[in-house]
Amino acid sequence: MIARIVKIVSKEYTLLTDQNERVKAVLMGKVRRQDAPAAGDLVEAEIVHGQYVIQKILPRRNRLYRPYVANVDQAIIVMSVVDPDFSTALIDRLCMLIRHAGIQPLLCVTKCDLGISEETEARIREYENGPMNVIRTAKGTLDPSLAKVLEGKISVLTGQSGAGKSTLLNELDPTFHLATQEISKALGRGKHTTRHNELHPVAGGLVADTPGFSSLDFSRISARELGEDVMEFEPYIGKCRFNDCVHQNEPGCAVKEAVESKKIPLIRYQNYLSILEMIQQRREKYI
Ligand SMILES: Nc1nc2c(ncn2[C@@H]2O[C@H](COP(=O)(O)OP(=O)(O)OP(=O)(O)O)[C@@H](O)[C@H]2O)c(=O)[nH]1
Ligand SMILES: [Mg+2]
Ligand SMILES: [Zn+2]
Repeated sequence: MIARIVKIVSKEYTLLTDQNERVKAVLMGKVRRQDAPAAGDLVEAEIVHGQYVIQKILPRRNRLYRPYVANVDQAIIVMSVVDPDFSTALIDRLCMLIRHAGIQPLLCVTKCDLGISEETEARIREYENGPMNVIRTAKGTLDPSLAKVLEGKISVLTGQSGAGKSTLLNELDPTFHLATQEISKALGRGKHTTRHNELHPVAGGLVADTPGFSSLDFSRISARELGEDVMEFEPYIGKCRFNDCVHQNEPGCAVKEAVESKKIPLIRYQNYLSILEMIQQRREKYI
């Protein structure tokens, strides 16, 4: 049978079958030598001596490393308007990493009940006028569009600690609260968890909640590739004078022209440049 891994605890795998049943399985020895199985993986499993055994991991569409989840349809960037502060730098960094992994990003702006400054409102509007889907939420008044975007998809929530990721899931599914409590207890508060291997059934989809992260890893992205990971640049990619343009100091750059004519928000471009410079410095250092 073909099933999906929805939970990994040590060597025990929980599979979701096409009949929507949860069964426990172990991994066949030869599979273990392959790439480590991830939550979200589709697998071939068979019953051997009354025990489900995973025989094979089917090819992945994509994979995120933190959290370690495969076949992700979308990543929801959870960003609060305050507490912690709204940060376009963080949204844009996450957005680039998510797009680089071949995953659709979506922005969820939380804590809108706490009041939004003019500056933050202007920044949110820039996203709303851009290519990314944006949902605003406030505690206690669940936006039905959130449940809708989760339906039938594998989603990953990402964002800094305290942004309200777990709160969102608890509001979407009241039974979810218990599950999160159990997990955080099992992991131990304050511990670094690089992998979070569970997908929760929520609103007709599967969602990975993640702990707040401590760093973002751009080591797998080159300066040449970075521009393609910025959604707002997409209409201008391939239109620069030089085809190896990194949209920095080159003449005839279509991206820079779009920034000058305000078709791309200036802050989006500045955030791009700061990551680009970081990548360039890294290359000078190591190559
Ligand atoms: N006023 C208000 N408070 C909220 C909202 N969303 C979350 N909170 C509060 O913000 C705090 C942090 O929320 P969590 O859901 O635990 O944040 P998290 O993103 O899961 O944080 P980590 O698990 O540490 O990564 C909690 O005290 C929530 O009650 C909201 O929309 N409005
Ligand atoms: Mg949480
Ligand atoms: Zn360019």
